[in-house]
Amino acid sequence: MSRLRYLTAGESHGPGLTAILDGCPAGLRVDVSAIDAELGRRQSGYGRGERQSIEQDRVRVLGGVRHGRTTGAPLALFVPNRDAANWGDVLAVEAPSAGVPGPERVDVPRPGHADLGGALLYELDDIRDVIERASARETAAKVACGAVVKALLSEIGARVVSHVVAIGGVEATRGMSLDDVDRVEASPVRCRDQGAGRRMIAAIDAAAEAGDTVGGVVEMLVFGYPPGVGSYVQGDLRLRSRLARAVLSVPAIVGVEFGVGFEAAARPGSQVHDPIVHDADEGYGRQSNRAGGIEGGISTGAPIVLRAAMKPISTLREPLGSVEMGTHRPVASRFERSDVCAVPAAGIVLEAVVALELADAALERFGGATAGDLAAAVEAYRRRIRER
Ligand code: EPS
Repeated sequence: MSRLRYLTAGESHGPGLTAILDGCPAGLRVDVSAIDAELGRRQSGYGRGERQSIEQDRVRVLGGVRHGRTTGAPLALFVPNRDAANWGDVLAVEAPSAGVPGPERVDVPRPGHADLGGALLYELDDIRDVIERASARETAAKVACGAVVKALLSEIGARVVSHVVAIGGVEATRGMSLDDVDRVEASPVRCRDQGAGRRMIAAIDAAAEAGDTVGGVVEMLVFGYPPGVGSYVQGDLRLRSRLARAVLSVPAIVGVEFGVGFEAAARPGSQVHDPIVHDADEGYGRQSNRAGGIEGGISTGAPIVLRAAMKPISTLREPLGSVEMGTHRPVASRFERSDVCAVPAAGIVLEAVVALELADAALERFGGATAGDLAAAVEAYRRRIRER
């Protein structure tokens, strides 16, 4: 049973994005500037579009926090859209008055976007409704929730980090430690390897020049996550199935792999599995971490390692073919202001959804009305298995 859950609402060019984060234990420190810092990280990265120069995302906490601590009540978080001021009545809640023409309708769906599927599903005459909610702008709300639970994970000694390991076919070395975090954050493409980072930037420039877009791969690592979370007894309790679902909930993510990942399919078992060892002080461990910190659906205590593949942004300056809805006339797709590459930003969103899923799984496993309860239960379990 899920304990921690969140919902978001809001449109890309409406007044703002709202998130409700329910099930957060009481007594957790909430630092508004830390949430804003995460929102700022999401806005950055080489290859982003003009929208990011309009926004300067800041959260308003509208509920669930008092004097810097969660109260146990649902948190209500609001991230205003500064750009809303430039959109006039396009997103108005009220219908236009009789005789007043409404905003221009969007009737050409962009390939790869939710445009066509959404217009057909919801029987819409104007694709604008789809564009507004399917926009990756929504991920700001996810990041705000993720920032709150990152503090909860820190109470149990866990930290989620990420870096970019591929953009537009340029690959960088996988794997990072906490010592690499500053180097990753200093890179415009969030790449640990400076040479590969420069080639990634060149790939983004070339795509921009050609009116095209590029995707890539983000690697996430979770250090210090407690062992014993998740289970093999039902498929939906497996920690990998939970994380895969969370990762694939991020727009444009088309694949996920754990540990050695897809390479495991080609290797013999002896080069995939991790030998078990025992240390008098530390208890059980593994000699290697090819499994990526999860075996049998249960966290092992080793770093959780997963990668997500992001497809290129669907809006192309040099558009693919489409069809005008209504007339069925073949036309070139529309161009709407967008990013050339959002892989570095996706890393921040992926950190957030992974943090939310892992915090939920830990709460389900260890319980806790307060953050202190949770930390004490995790410590008791760590002690129990060390002594076995
Ligand atoms: C985004 C906001 C959007 C886009 C982009 C990401 O703002 P706007 O539509 O006003 O330019 O820049 O959205 C997409 C790439 C997409 O496919 O929806 C953001 O804040 O992340």
